[in-house]
Amino acid sequence: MTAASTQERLAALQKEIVRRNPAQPEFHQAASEVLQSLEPVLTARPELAEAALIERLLEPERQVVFRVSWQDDEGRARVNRGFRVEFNSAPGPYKGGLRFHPSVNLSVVKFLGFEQIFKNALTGLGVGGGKGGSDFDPRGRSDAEVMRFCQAFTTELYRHIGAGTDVPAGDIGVGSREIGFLFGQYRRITNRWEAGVLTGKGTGWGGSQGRTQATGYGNVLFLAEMLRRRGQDLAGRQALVSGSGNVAIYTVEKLHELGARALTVSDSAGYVVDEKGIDLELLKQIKEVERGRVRDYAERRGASAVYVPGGSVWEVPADVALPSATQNELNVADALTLVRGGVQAVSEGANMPVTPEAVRILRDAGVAYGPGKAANAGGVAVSALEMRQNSGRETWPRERVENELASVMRDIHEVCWQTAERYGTPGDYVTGANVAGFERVTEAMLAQGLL
Ligand code: NDP
Ligand code: 2IT
Repeated sequence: MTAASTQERLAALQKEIVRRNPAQPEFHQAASEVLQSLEPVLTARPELAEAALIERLLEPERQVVFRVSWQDDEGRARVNRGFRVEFNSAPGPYKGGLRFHPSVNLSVVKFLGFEQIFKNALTGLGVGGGKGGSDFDPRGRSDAEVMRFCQAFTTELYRHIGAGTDVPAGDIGVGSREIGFLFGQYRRITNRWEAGVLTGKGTGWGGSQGRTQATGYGNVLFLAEMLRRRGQDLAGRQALVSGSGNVAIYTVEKLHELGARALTVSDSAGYVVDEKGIDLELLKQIKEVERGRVRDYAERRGASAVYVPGGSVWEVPADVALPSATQNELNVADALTLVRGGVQAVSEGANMPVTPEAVRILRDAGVAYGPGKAANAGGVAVSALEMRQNSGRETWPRERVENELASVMRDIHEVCWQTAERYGTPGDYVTGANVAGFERVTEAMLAQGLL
Protein backbone atom coordinates (compact mmCIF):
# COMPACT_ATOMS: atom_id res chain seq x y z
CA MET A 1 0.00 0.00 0.00
CA THR A 2 1.27 3.50 -0.78
CA ALA A 3 0.96 6.41 1.60
CA ALA A 4 -1.47 8.08 -0.82
CA SER A 5 -3.80 5.09 -1.07
CA THR A 6 -3.73 4.67 2.71
CA GLN A 7 -4.64 8.34 3.14
CA GLU A 8 -7.52 7.89 0.72
CA ARG A 9 -8.81 4.88 2.62
CA LEU A 10 -8.57 6.71 5.96
CA ALA A 11 -10.41 9.73 4.56
CA ALA A 12 -13.20 7.47 3.29
CA LEU A 13 -13.38 5.83 6.71
CA GLN A 14 -13.70 9.17 8.46
CA LYS A 15 -16.73 9.98 6.31
CA GLU A 16 -18.19 6.58 6.95
CA ILE A 17 -17.85 6.99 10.73
CA VAL A 18 -19.88 10.21 10.60
CA ARG A 19 -22.50 8.63 8.33
CA ARG A 20 -22.94 5.49 10.41
CA ASN A 21 -22.85 7.19 13.80
CA PRO A 22 -24.92 10.34 13.39
CA ALA A 23 -25.04 12.89 16.21
CA GLN A 24 -22.05 11.39 18.04
CA PRO A 25 -19.52 14.27 17.92
CA GLU A 26 -17.35 13.03 20.80
CA PHE A 27 -17.02 9.61 19.19
CA HIS A 28 -16.19 11.19 15.80
CA GLN A 29 -13.52 13.30 17.50
CA ALA A 30 -11.87 10.37 19.30
CA ALA A 31 -11.98 8.13 16.21
CA SER A 32 -10.62 10.83 13.93
CA GLU A 33 -7.72 11.55 16.30
CA VAL A 34 -6.64 7.91 16.12
CA LEU A 35 -7.17 7.52 12.36
CA GLN A 36 -5.00 10.57 11.68
CA SER A 37 -2.07 8.79 13.35
CA LEU A 38 -2.36 5.51 11.48
CA GLU A 39 -1.15 6.28 7.95
CA PRO A 40 2.52 5.40 8.56
CA VAL A 41 1.80 2.10 10.31
CA LEU A 42 -0.79 0.99 7.75
CA THR A 43 1.57 1.80 4.89
CA ALA A 44 4.51 0.05 6.55
CA ARG A 45 2.56 -2.98 7.78
CA PRO A 46 -0.04 -3.89 5.17
CA GLU A 47 -1.02 -7.00 7.15
CA LEU A 48 -2.53 -4.66 9.77
CA ALA A 49 -4.59 -2.88 7.13
CA GLU A 50 -6.15 -6.18 6.09
CA ALA A 51 -9.22 -8.09 7.25
CA ALA A 52 -11.20 -4.93 7.94
CA LEU A 53 -9.31 -4.55 11.21
CA ILE A 54 -9.90 -0.81 11.47
CA GLU A 55 -13.54 -1.17 10.58
CA ARG A 56 -13.85 -3.82 13.28
CA LEU A 57 -12.04 -1.64 15.82
CA LEU A 58 -14.48 1.19 15.18
CA GLU A 59 -17.55 -0.99 15.76
CA PRO A 60 -18.14 -1.98 19.39
CA GLU A 61 -18.49 -5.72 19.91
CA ARG A 62 -21.64 -5.05 21.92
CA GLN A 63 -23.62 -1.99 23.10
CA VAL A 64 -26.16 -2.19 25.88
CA VAL A 65 -28.59 0.66 26.58
CA PHE A 66 -31.11 0.21 29.36
CA ARG A 67 -33.71 1.91 31.51
CA VAL A 68 -32.92 2.58 35.16
CA SER A 69 -35.99 3.35 37.28
CA TRP A 70 -35.43 4.24 40.91
CA GLN A 71 -37.18 6.00 43.74
CA ASP A 72 -36.09 9.36 45.19
CA ASP A 73 -36.37 10.35 48.86
CA GLU A 74 -39.83 11.86 48.30
CA GLY A 75 -41.05 8.52 47.03
CA ARG A 76 -41.25 9.70 43.41
CA ALA A 77 -40.29 7.39 40.56
CA ARG A 78 -37.33 8.60 38.50
CA VAL A 79 -36.06 7.31 35.17
CA ASN A 80 -32.52 7.46 33.80
CA ARG A 81 -30.69 5.81 30.94
CA GLY A 82 -27.86 3.33 31.52
CA PHE A 83 -25.11 2.34 29.07
CA ARG A 84 -22.37 -0.22 28.73
CA VAL A 85 -20.36 -0.29 25.51
CA GLU A 86 -18.18 -3.39 25.23
CA PHE A 87 -15.76 -2.22 22.59
CA ASN A 88 -13.01 -4.74 22.20
CA SER A 89 -12.04 -7.88 24.10
CA ALA A 90 -9.15 -9.21 21.99
CA PRO A 91 -6.45 -8.51 24.63
CA GLY A 92 -8.56 -9.43 27.68
CA PRO A 93 -11.95 -8.87 29.36
CA TYR A 94 -13.66 -5.54 28.64
CA LYS A 95 -12.38 -3.02 31.18
CA GLY A 96 -13.25 0.60 31.78
CA GLY A 97 -15.07 2.93 34.12
CA LEU A 98 -18.67 3.98 34.68
CA ARG A 99 -19.54 7.68 34.49
CA PHE A 100 -22.57 9.17 36.23
CA HIS A 101 -23.13 12.70 34.91
CA PRO A 102 -26.09 14.43 33.21
CA SER A 103 -24.01 14.86 30.02
CA VAL A 104 -23.60 11.10 29.51
CA ASN A 105 -25.00 9.78 26.24
CA LEU A 106 -24.02 7.12 23.72
CA SER A 107 -21.53 9.41 21.99
CA VAL A 108 -19.69 10.13 25.24
CA VAL A 109 -19.64 6.47 26.28
CA LYS A 110 -18.39 5.41 22.83
CA PHE A 111 -15.61 7.98 22.76
CA LEU A 112 -14.47 6.84 26.19
CA GLY A 113 -14.75 3.15 25.30
CA PHE A 114 -12.83 3.64 22.06
CA GLU A 115 -9.96 5.45 23.81
CA GLN A 116 -9.96 2.80 26.49
CA ILE A 117 -9.02 0.09 23.94
CA PHE A 118 -5.72 1.80 23.16
CA LYS A 119 -5.03 2.91 26.73
CA ASN A 120 -5.55 -0.57 28.09
CA ALA A 121 -3.37 -2.10 25.39
CA LEU A 122 -0.59 0.32 26.35
CA THR A 123 -0.61 -0.98 29.93
CA GLY A 124 0.32 -4.44 28.63
CA LEU A 125 -1.75 -5.96 31.45
CA GLY A 126 -4.22 -7.99 29.39
CA VAL A 127 -7.37 -5.90 29.45
CA GLY A 128 -9.76 -5.05 26.61
CA GLY A 129 -11.72 -1.80 26.28
CA GLY A 130 -15.20 -0.79 27.43
CA LYS A 131 -17.04 2.01 29.18
CA GLY A 132 -20.44 2.70 30.66
CA GLY A 133 -22.48 5.00 32.78
CA SER A 134 -25.69 6.93 33.08
CA ASP A 135 -27.14 10.41 32.71
CA PHE A 136 -27.98 10.21 36.45
CA ASP A 137 -26.71 13.30 38.31
CA PRO A 138 -25.44 12.35 41.77
CA ARG A 139 -25.00 15.99 42.78
CA GLY A 140 -27.41 16.93 45.57
CA ARG A 141 -28.63 13.35 45.96
CA SER A 142 -28.63 11.71 49.40
CA ASP A 143 -26.60 8.56 50.10
CA ALA A 144 -29.86 6.59 50.14
CA GLU A 145 -30.84 7.91 46.70
CA VAL A 146 -27.41 7.10 45.27
CA MET A 147 -27.68 3.61 46.75
CA ARG A 148 -31.12 2.99 45.24
CA PHE A 149 -29.93 4.28 41.89
CA CYS A 150 -26.82 2.04 41.97
CA GLN A 151 -28.95 -0.96 42.90
CA ALA A 152 -31.38 -0.32 40.06
CA PHE A 153 -28.47 0.19 37.65
CA THR A 154 -26.87 -3.11 38.71
CA THR A 155 -30.14 -5.01 38.49
CA GLU A 156 -29.89 -4.52 34.74
CA LEU A 157 -26.10 -4.42 34.26
CA TYR A 158 -25.24 -7.51 36.29
CA ARG A 159 -26.09 -9.94 33.48
CA HIS A 160 -23.49 -8.34 31.19
CA ILE A 161 -20.51 -8.17 33.56
CA GLY A 162 -18.24 -10.65 35.35
CA ALA A 163 -14.62 -11.15 36.38
CA GLY A 164 -13.80 -12.85 33.07
CA THR A 165 -16.27 -10.90 30.92
CA ASP A 166 -16.44 -7.19 31.63
CA VAL A 167 -15.04 -5.41 34.67
CA PRO A 168 -16.31 -1.85 35.34
CA ALA A 169 -14.69 0.70 37.67
CA GLY A 170 -15.19 4.38 38.51
CA ASP A 171 -15.03 7.53 36.43
CA ILE A 172 -16.73 10.93 36.84
CA GLY A 173 -19.39 10.70 39.56
CA VAL A 174 -18.46 7.12 40.46
CA GLY A 175 -16.06 6.62 43.36
CA SER A 176 -15.69 4.14 46.19
CA ARG A 177 -19.18 4.85 47.60
CA GLU A 178 -20.84 3.95 44.29
CA ILE A 179 -18.58 0.94 43.66
CA GLY A 180 -19.64 -0.36 47.09
CA PHE A 181 -23.33 -0.08 46.26
CA LEU A 182 -22.84 -1.65 42.82
CA PHE A 183 -20.82 -4.53 44.27
CA GLY A 184 -23.34 -5.15 47.04
CA GLN A 185 -26.20 -5.47 44.58
CA TYR A 186 -24.19 -7.72 42.25
CA ARG A 187 -23.40 -10.01 45.18
CA ARG A 188 -27.03 -10.06 46.27
CA ILE A 189 -28.38 -10.91 42.81
CA THR A 190 -25.78 -13.51 41.85
CA ASN A 191 -25.20 -15.00 45.30
CA ARG A 192 -21.48 -14.90 44.50
CA TRP A 193 -18.63 -13.09 46.23
CA GLU A 194 -16.88 -12.40 42.94
CA ALA A 195 -14.23 -9.83 43.78
CA GLY A 196 -12.95 -9.41 40.22
CA VAL A 197 -16.26 -8.13 38.81
CA LEU A 198 -15.51 -4.50 39.73
CA THR A 199 -12.36 -2.57 40.58
CA GLY A 200 -11.90 0.42 42.83
CA LYS A 201 -13.35 -1.55 45.76
CA GLY A 202 -12.58 -0.68 49.38
CA THR A 203 -9.30 -2.10 50.61
CA GLY A 204 -11.08 -4.12 53.29
CA TRP A 205 -13.14 -6.06 50.75
CA GLY A 206 -11.00 -6.89 47.76
CA GLY A 207 -9.80 -3.46 46.63
CA SER A 208 -6.17 -2.72 45.82
CA GLN A 209 -4.06 -0.42 47.90
CA GLY A 210 -3.25 2.61 45.79
CA ARG A 211 -6.13 2.44 43.29
CA THR A 212 -7.62 5.72 44.54
CA GLN A 213 -4.32 7.51 43.96
CA ALA A 214 -3.30 5.71 40.77
CA THR A 215 -4.60 7.95 37.97
CA GLY A 216 -3.30 11.21 39.42
CA TYR A 217 -0.02 9.71 40.56
CA GLY A 218 0.47 8.01 37.19
CA ASN A 219 -0.11 11.20 35.26
CA VAL A 220 2.47 13.10 37.29
CA LEU A 221 4.97 10.25 36.79
CA PHE A 222 4.32 10.39 33.04
CA LEU A 223 4.82 14.17 33.05
CA ALA A 224 8.06 13.80 35.03
CA GLU A 225 9.30 11.31 32.43
CA MET A 226 8.45 13.66 29.54
CA LEU A 227 10.38 16.44 31.28
CA ARG A 228 13.31 14.14 32.03
CA ARG A 229 13.70 13.41 28.32
CA ARG A 230 14.11 17.17 27.82
CA GLY A 231 16.72 17.38 30.55
CA GLN A 232 14.27 19.02 32.97
CA ASP A 233 12.51 17.97 36.16
CA LEU A 234 9.45 18.82 38.19
CA ALA A 235 11.11 20.25 41.27
CA GLY A 236 10.30 23.92 41.75
CA ARG A 237 7.77 23.98 38.90
CA GLN A 238 4.43 25.78 39.10
CA ALA A 239 1.57 23.55 37.96
CA LEU A 240 -2.03 24.09 36.88
CA VAL A 241 -4.52 21.36 37.77
CA SER A 242 -8.16 21.51 36.66
CA GLY A 243 -10.99 19.59 38.32
CA SER A 244 -11.19 18.77 42.01
CA GLY A 245 -12.25 15.14 41.95
CA ASN A 246 -10.39 11.88 42.31
CA VAL A 247 -7.85 12.50 39.55
CA ALA A 248 -7.18 16.16 40.43
CA ILE A 249 -6.67 15.52 44.17
CA TYR A 250 -4.02 12.82 43.72
CA THR A 251 -2.37 14.80 40.95
CA VAL A 252 -1.87 17.62 43.44
CA GLU A 253 -0.56 15.13 46.02
CA LYS A 254 2.08 13.67 43.70
CA LEU A 255 3.10 17.07 42.33
CA HIS A 256 3.83 18.22 45.86
CA GLU A 257 5.69 15.02 46.67
CA LEU A 258 7.98 15.62 43.69
CA GLY A 259 8.68 19.22 44.69
CA ALA A 260 6.34 21.04 42.30
CA ARG A 261 3.64 23.47 43.41
CA ALA A 262 0.02 22.99 42.31
CA LEU A 263 -1.49 26.46 42.08
CA THR A 264 -5.06 25.67 41.05
CA VAL A 265 -8.08 23.36 41.24
CA SER A 266 -11.53 23.89 39.74
CA ASP A 267 -15.06 22.61 39.33
CA SER A 268 -17.82 23.38 36.85
CA ALA A 269 -18.66 26.64 38.71
CA GLY A 270 -15.20 28.22 38.93
CA TYR A 271 -11.61 27.85 40.05
CA VAL A 272 -9.29 28.57 42.91
CA VAL A 273 -5.79 29.95 42.58
CA ASP A 274 -3.66 29.57 45.67
CA GLU A 275 -0.28 31.25 45.42
CA LYS A 276 1.11 29.23 48.35
CA GLY A 277 0.13 25.99 46.63
CA ILE A 278 -3.05 23.97 47.18
CA ASP A 279 -3.49 22.84 50.80
CA LEU A 280 -4.13 19.17 50.23
CA GLU A 281 -5.58 18.36 53.64
CA LEU A 282 -8.15 21.15 53.30
CA LEU A 283 -8.98 20.09 49.74
CA LYS A 284 -9.48 16.46 50.77
CA GLN A 285 -11.62 17.48 53.75
CA ILE A 286 -13.89 19.59 51.53
CA LYS A 287 -14.10 17.24 48.55
CA GLU A 288 -13.79 13.73 50.03
CA VAL A 289 -15.42 14.19 53.43
CA GLU A 290 -17.91 17.03 52.96
CA ARG A 291 -18.53 16.64 49.20
CA GLY A 292 -18.26 20.45 48.94
CA ARG A 293 -17.10 22.85 46.22
CA VAL A 294 -13.83 24.66 45.48
CA ARG A 295 -15.52 27.92 46.48
CA ASP A 296 -15.60 26.55 50.07
CA TYR A 297 -11.85 25.92 49.83
CA ALA A 298 -11.17 29.58 48.99
CA GLU A 299 -13.39 30.76 51.83
CA ARG A 300 -11.56 28.64 54.40
CA ARG A 301 -7.99 28.88 53.14
CA GLY A 302 -7.32 32.53 53.94
CA ALA A 303 -5.45 35.24 52.08
CA SER A 304 -3.35 33.10 49.73
CA ALA A 305 -6.38 31.73 47.81
CA VAL A 306 -8.71 33.53 45.45
CA TYR A 307 -11.92 32.09 44.02
CA VAL A 308 -12.70 33.01 40.42
CA PRO A 309 -16.27 32.18 39.41
CA GLY A 310 -16.50 30.97 35.80
CA GLY A 311 -13.32 31.23 33.74
CA SER A 312 -10.69 28.54 33.67
CA VAL A 313 -7.43 27.68 35.38
CA TRP A 314 -5.59 28.08 32.06
CA GLU A 315 -5.65 31.86 32.64
CA VAL A 316 -2.94 31.46 35.30
CA PRO A 317 0.68 31.47 34.03
CA ALA A 318 2.61 28.30 34.96
CA ASP A 319 5.27 25.83 33.78
CA VAL A 320 3.11 22.72 33.38
CA ALA A 321 -0.60 21.95 33.04
CA LEU A 322 -2.54 18.81 33.98
CA PRO A 323 -6.17 18.97 32.80
CA SER A 324 -8.05 16.58 35.09
CA ALA A 325 -11.76 17.42 34.78
CA THR A 326 -13.49 16.48 31.53
CA GLN A 327 -13.41 16.34 27.72
CA ASN A 328 -12.76 19.46 25.64
CA GLU A 329 -12.03 21.62 28.69
CA LEU A 330 -8.94 23.23 27.10
CA ASN A 331 -9.62 24.99 23.80
CA VAL A 332 -7.66 27.04 21.25
CA ALA A 333 -7.87 30.27 23.24
CA ASP A 334 -6.70 28.42 26.37
CA ALA A 335 -3.79 26.82 24.51
CA LEU A 336 -2.69 30.22 23.19
CA THR A 337 -2.89 31.66 26.72
CA LEU A 338 -0.86 28.77 28.11
CA VAL A 339 1.83 29.17 25.45
CA ARG A 340 2.01 32.92 26.10
CA GLY A 341 2.36 32.14 29.81
CA GLY A 342 5.40 29.94 29.07
CA VAL A 343 3.94 26.48 29.60
CA GLN A 344 6.41 23.69 28.80
CA ALA A 345 4.35 20.55 29.16
CA VAL A 346 0.70 19.49 29.17
CA SER A 347 -0.22 16.02 30.44
CA GLU A 348 -3.81 14.78 30.32
CA GLY A 349 -5.33 13.31 33.49
CA ALA A 350 -8.81 13.58 31.99
CA ASN A 351 -9.90 11.79 28.82
CA MET A 352 -9.68 14.01 25.69
CA PRO A 353 -9.56 17.31 27.65
CA VAL A 354 -7.60 19.21 24.99
CA THR A 355 -9.47 19.93 21.75
CA PRO A 356 -7.74 18.78 18.52
CA GLU A 357 -7.05 22.36 17.40
CA ALA A 358 -5.58 23.19 20.81
CA VAL A 359 -3.33 20.12 20.61
CA ARG A 360 -1.97 21.43 17.32
CA ILE A 361 -1.15 24.79 18.90
CA LEU A 362 0.70 23.17 21.80
CA ARG A 363 2.68 20.87 19.54
CA ASP A 364 3.55 23.65 17.07
CA ALA A 365 4.83 25.71 20.01
CA GLY A 366 7.12 22.84 21.07
CA VAL A 367 5.19 22.08 24.26
CA ALA A 368 5.57 18.46 25.42
CA TYR A 369 2.08 16.94 25.18
CA GLY A 370 1.06 13.66 26.82
CA PRO A 371 -2.29 12.34 25.51
CA GLY A 372 -4.67 10.86 28.08
CA LYS A 373 -4.59 7.35 26.72
CA ALA A 374 -0.94 7.18 27.75
CA ALA A 375 -0.72 9.73 30.57
CA ASN A 376 -3.80 8.71 32.57
CA ALA A 377 -3.40 4.93 32.11
CA GLY A 378 -2.21 4.52 35.71
CA GLY A 379 -5.78 4.18 36.97
CA VAL A 380 -6.72 1.29 34.76
CA ALA A 381 -3.27 -0.23 35.24
CA VAL A 382 -3.82 -0.47 39.00
CA SER A 383 -7.34 -1.76 38.27
CA ALA A 384 -5.70 -4.58 36.30
CA LEU A 385 -3.42 -5.20 39.29
CA GLU A 386 -6.53 -5.32 41.48
CA MET A 387 -7.94 -8.00 39.15
CA ARG A 388 -4.69 -9.97 39.56
CA GLN A 389 -4.87 -9.74 43.34
CA ASN A 390 -8.53 -10.79 43.26
CA SER A 391 -7.89 -13.83 41.09
CA GLY A 392 -5.16 -15.02 43.44
CA ARG A 393 -7.04 -13.91 46.59
CA GLU A 394 -4.01 -11.79 47.43
CA THR A 395 -3.50 -8.41 49.07
CA TRP A 396 -0.41 -6.60 47.95
CA PRO A 397 1.20 -3.93 50.15
CA ARG A 398 0.89 -0.34 49.03
CA GLU A 399 4.60 -0.15 48.27
CA ARG A 400 4.41 -3.03 45.81
CA VAL A 401 1.46 -1.46 43.98
CA GLU A 402 3.21 1.90 43.79
CA ASN A 403 6.39 0.34 42.45
CA GLU A 404 4.42 -1.54 39.79
CA LEU A 405 2.53 1.65 38.86
CA ALA A 406 5.81 3.53 38.45
CA SER A 407 7.19 0.77 36.28
CA VAL A 408 4.04 0.59 34.09
CA MET A 409 4.12 4.38 33.56
CA ARG A 410 7.82 4.23 32.61
CA ASP A 411 7.10 1.40 30.18
CA ILE A 412 4.18 3.27 28.61
CA HIS A 413 6.34 6.35 28.17
CA GLU A 414 9.07 4.21 26.64
CA VAL A 415 6.82 2.37 24.19
CA CYS A 416 5.28 5.69 23.05
CA TRP A 417 8.72 7.22 22.68
CA GLN A 418 10.17 4.26 20.75
CA THR A 419 7.13 3.92 18.50
CA ALA A 420 7.20 7.61 17.62
CA GLU A 421 10.90 7.27 16.72
CA ARG A 422 10.24 4.14 14.65
CA TYR A 423 7.66 5.99 12.54
CA GLY A 424 9.77 9.12 12.06
CA THR A 425 7.99 11.48 14.48
CA PRO A 426 10.36 11.68 17.47
CA GLY A 427 8.87 13.15 20.64
CA ASP A 428 5.31 12.86 19.27
CA TYR A 429 3.44 11.00 22.01
CA VAL A 430 0.16 11.09 20.06
CA THR A 431 1.56 8.99 17.24
CA GLY A 432 3.43 6.88 19.78
CA ALA A 433 0.36 6.08 21.88
CA ASN A 434 -2.08 5.56 19.03
CA VAL A 435 0.23 3.43 16.91
CA ALA A 436 1.60 1.31 19.76
CA GLY A 437 -1.93 0.70 21.09
CA PHE A 438 -3.17 -0.09 17.58
CA GLU A 439 -0.35 -2.55 16.90
CA ARG A 440 -0.99 -4.45 20.12
CA VAL A 441 -4.75 -4.72 19.71
CA THR A 442 -4.76 -5.55 16.03
CA GLU A 443 -2.09 -8.22 16.48
CA ALA A 444 -4.34 -9.88 19.09
CA MET A 445 -7.35 -9.55 16.77
CA LEU A 446 -5.49 -10.99 13.77
CA ALA A 447 -4.24 -13.95 15.77
CA GLN A 448 -7.77 -14.78 16.93
CA GLY A 449 -9.30 -14.88 13.44
CA LEU A 450 -12.37 -13.14 12.09
CA LEU A 451 -14.76 -12.36 14.95
P1 NDP B 1 -14.69 13.06 39.65
O1 NDP B 1 -16.14 12.88 39.52
O2 NDP B 1 -14.02 12.60 40.89
O3 NDP B 1 -14.32 14.60 39.45
C1 NDP B 1 -14.67 15.25 38.28
C2 NDP B 1 -14.20 16.70 38.36
O4 NDP B 1 -14.31 17.28 37.06
C3 NDP B 1 -15.06 17.56 39.27
O5 NDP B 1 -14.25 18.56 39.82
C4 NDP B 1 -16.10 18.12 38.33
O6 NDP B 1 -16.68 19.35 38.75
C5 NDP B 1 -15.29 18.34 37.07
N1 NDP B 1 -16.17 18.23 35.90
C6 NDP B 1 -16.84 17.12 35.51
N2 NDP B 1 -17.59 17.37 34.43
C7 NDP B 1 -17.39 18.66 34.16
C8 NDP B 1 -17.87 19.51 33.15
N3 NDP B 1 -18.73 19.08 32.22
N4 NDP B 1 -17.43 20.79 33.16
C9 NDP B 1 -16.57 21.24 34.11
N5 NDP B 1 -16.07 20.47 35.09
C10 NDP B 1 -16.47 19.21 35.11
O7 NDP B 1 -14.06 12.36 38.36
P2 NDP B 1 -12.56 11.84 38.13
O8 NDP B 1 -11.60 12.71 38.84
O9 NDP B 1 -12.54 10.39 38.38
O10 NDP B 1 -12.42 12.05 36.54
C11 NDP B 1 -11.88 13.23 35.96
C12 NDP B 1 -11.40 12.91 34.55
O11 NDP B 1 -10.39 11.91 34.59
C13 NDP B 1 -12.48 12.38 33.60
O12 NDP B 1 -12.20 12.85 32.29
C14 NDP B 1 -12.25 10.87 33.65
O13 NDP B 1 -12.74 10.24 32.48
C15 NDP B 1 -10.73 10.84 33.73
N6 NDP B 1 -10.14 9.60 34.22
C16 NDP B 1 -10.51 9.10 35.45
C17 NDP B 1 -9.91 7.96 35.92
C18 NDP B 1 -10.19 7.43 37.28
O14 NDP B 1 -9.52 6.50 37.70
N7 NDP B 1 -11.13 7.98 38.03
C19 NDP B 1 -8.92 7.21 35.12
C20 NDP B 1 -8.55 7.88 33.89
C21 NDP B 1 -9.17 9.00 33.47
P3 NDP B 1 -18.23 19.38 39.21
O15 NDP B 1 -18.21 18.74 40.58
O16 NDP B 1 -18.61 20.81 39.22
O17 NDP B 1 -19.00 18.58 38.22
O1 2IT C 1 -10.76 6.29 32.03
C1 2IT C 1 -10.29 5.37 32.73
O2 2IT C 1 -9.25 4.78 32.42
C2 2IT C 1 -11.01 5.01 33.95
N1 2IT C 1 -12.02 5.64 34.27
C3 2IT C 1 -10.52 3.87 34.80
C4 2IT C 1 -10.95 2.56 34.24
C5 2IT C 1 -10.67 1.36 35.12
O3 2IT C 1 -11.17 0.29 34.73
O4 2IT C 1 -10.00 1.46 36.14
